[in-house]
Amino acid sequence: MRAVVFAALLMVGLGWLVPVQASDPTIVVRDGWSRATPGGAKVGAGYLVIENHGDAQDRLLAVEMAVAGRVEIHETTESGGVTRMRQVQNVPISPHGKVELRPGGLHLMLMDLRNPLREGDRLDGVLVFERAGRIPVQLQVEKIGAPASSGHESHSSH
Ligand SMILES: [Cu+2]
Repeated sequence: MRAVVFAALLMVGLGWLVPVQASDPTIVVRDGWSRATPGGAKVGAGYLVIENHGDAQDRLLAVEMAVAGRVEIHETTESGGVTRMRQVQNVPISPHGKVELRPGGLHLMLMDLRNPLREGDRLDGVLVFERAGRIPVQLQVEKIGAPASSGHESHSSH
């Protein structure tokens, strides 16, 4: 009897340690990557793909990365040969839709980097969704100058 009670208490105790929901199968985050930063740079970028396998729209509201003081979501637009970036407050992902964050488009802006990003690093973070909640993400750091981007160099002057 005592053993049963103990086991029950143990399960309750462990329950507190297990994240309420590690990942929501409705939202799938994949192909996260970043780019190595030159020494001293305080800003990096992040790219990934978000898939919504559900029947309802969801929204990316916020992003947290351990390596960054804060993370903004930016959109790169080009008109008349001029590239600009603006911060967006959230990113809607339509039902059964997909959003790609990539160089020259939507991207994560890793601000106030605690250390330079080195090729081979894996950056841990969390994406916060309106419906799906918190979903872990990992960005694989590629070498400096990895796949072409338009206007990303201007980030260092943010
Ligand atoms: Cu940006």
